[in-house]
Amino acid sequence: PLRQAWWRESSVYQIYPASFKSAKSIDDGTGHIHGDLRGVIEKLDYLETLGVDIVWLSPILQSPQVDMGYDISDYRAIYPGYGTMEDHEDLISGLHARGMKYVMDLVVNHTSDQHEWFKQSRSSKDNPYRDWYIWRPPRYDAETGERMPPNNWESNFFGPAWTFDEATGEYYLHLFASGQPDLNWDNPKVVEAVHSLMRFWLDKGVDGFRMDVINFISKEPGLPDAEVTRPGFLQDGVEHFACGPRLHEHLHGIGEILREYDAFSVGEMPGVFDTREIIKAVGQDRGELAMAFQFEIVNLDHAPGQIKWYPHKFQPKALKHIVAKWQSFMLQNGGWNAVYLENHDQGRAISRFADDSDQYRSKSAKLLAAHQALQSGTIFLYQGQELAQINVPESWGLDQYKDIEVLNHWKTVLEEFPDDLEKQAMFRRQYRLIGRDNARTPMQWTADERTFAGFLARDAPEGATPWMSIHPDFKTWNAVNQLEDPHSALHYWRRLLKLRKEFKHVFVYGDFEMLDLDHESVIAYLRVDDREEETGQKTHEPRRRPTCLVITNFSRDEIDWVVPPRAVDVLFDESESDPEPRLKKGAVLDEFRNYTAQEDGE
Ligand code: TEU
Repeated sequence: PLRQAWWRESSVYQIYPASFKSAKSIDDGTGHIHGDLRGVIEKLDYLETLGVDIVWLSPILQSPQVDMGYDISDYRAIYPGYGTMEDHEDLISGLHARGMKYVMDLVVNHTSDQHEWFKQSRSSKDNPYRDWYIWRPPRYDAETGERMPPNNWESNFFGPAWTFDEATGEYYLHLFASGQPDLNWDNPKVVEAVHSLMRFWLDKGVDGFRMDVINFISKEPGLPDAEVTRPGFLQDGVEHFACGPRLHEHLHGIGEILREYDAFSVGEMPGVFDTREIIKAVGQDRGELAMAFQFEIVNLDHAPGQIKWYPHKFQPKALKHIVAKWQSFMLQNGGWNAVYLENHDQGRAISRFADDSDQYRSKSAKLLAAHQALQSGTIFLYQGQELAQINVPESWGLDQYKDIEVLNHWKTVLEEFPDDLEKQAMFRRQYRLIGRDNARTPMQWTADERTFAGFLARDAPEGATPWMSIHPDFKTWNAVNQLEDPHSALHYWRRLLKLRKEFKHVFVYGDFEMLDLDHESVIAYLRVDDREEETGQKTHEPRRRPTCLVITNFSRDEIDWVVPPRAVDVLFDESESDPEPRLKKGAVLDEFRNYTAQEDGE
């Protein structure tokens, strides 16, 4: 059986510091202003009201910001654009004073090319840091004699995953931007350095880590060419670095430190869709991580084969099958899910998986919230998700996009398809659907125009603007309005998070059963209290285990779906007829575990 743990019962709120709240009006060097740590501190009461237990901040350490801080140049210093070490300490104590925990982003598959380790490493072949990164001599084309990268891997941000460095005449590996060289985890000194910086922050009161692309840290020896599956030289090498041969040895080393501090952990694990692979990292007896982000759901609207920028229509039924698979597998095998629909790398869920029109937007937000928040696993909520924020407007020009991934991709499109306007339009539609910028517009706190929806400080200099355009819908869609309206997405999230706490044996530890797998648009599942029937009862009838049925209709139409007759008591429904939605007394539903729609003949 699943062991109880505080982190299973917690919900996590992710903050993207650049876009959350500015307090200090710090100029980013281009005359624009981004969020900062003091801004987060100002909003701690808001987070407490929402009812989240853990706050995770995307990277806030020293960085040249090639990839919004996922390129760290000093692991022991706060990026001055976000504040000072003192601000950071105040943030930690502010959270702790409210009974919340603080999770830091640990980005250790790669560093920035501005990190001192890399500067040393690139300086000469016999520098002691040379082997901290992955260097290889060039290959030469047999026919043309042209210098070629050591293998055919493509970077996640397009172009080769290798950059040639004149100083020593070799290439270094970077699975992301050239400013993000991959560390060589086969070097024990690297492992030691990571352990030491983890302890540095844990000793300062950090409660755990979200670990960036942690399943990429062990590469297959020899760094073999990727199988050729598409035209051109560059190929997806993921099979040679996702879950490589020494991954679990390294995760175990990390796990030992985590256990010592009773710290939280969630590993980001792209490129692996097999439950049996992920559970090796998150099984409760493995001593590695607590949970992992898998990518099957957020890839649902990419073309099969997972090529991100080719469209694929989202099907609720496909979502249902994926959820059923991960929920049941992890509960039955002592694993644990990190349940998320949004983060800083994804389009907004309402725009991708539901309907972001005025008519359906609020309903969509609540539909997705109920679907997500009542599952088993630790629930992750991304800033603005609770406000029903949606993707950037159609009117946006490419100059309003800031993200290196989209901008690099667009360059390749213009090179590869200079005259194909249809292809170009298709990719631009995809940017608006799944581009990372969609999640990075500033938080919408108020309807105030001058401070850009309350994102800027009230005393911000005249004419100051946020680093990224704000969504023009902020006059209607903002935290102030949502707090006033009991039917808002925000209050709905509050009720759901509260419900999880009140009935943790149902929603956290309870069994999971997906119903009606064949239905195209209804996703309905049962959560059943995990506790055994009480013994010593005189009656023959077994005590019914408290059960909750979660029904969501992912279509715009009314649907006939017969609710089991014994489901007599409604926790709360979103028909919006109830003037003051609240948890109702005696809310636990009767058991109808064996019910299926078919059995009732309807
Ligand atoms: O993302 C890793 C990742 O695989 C993708 O989600 C990535 O965002 C990209 O879209 C691939 O198509 C993590 C971070 O979350 C991301 O912000 C960083 O850019 C990346 O690692 C590199 O550190």
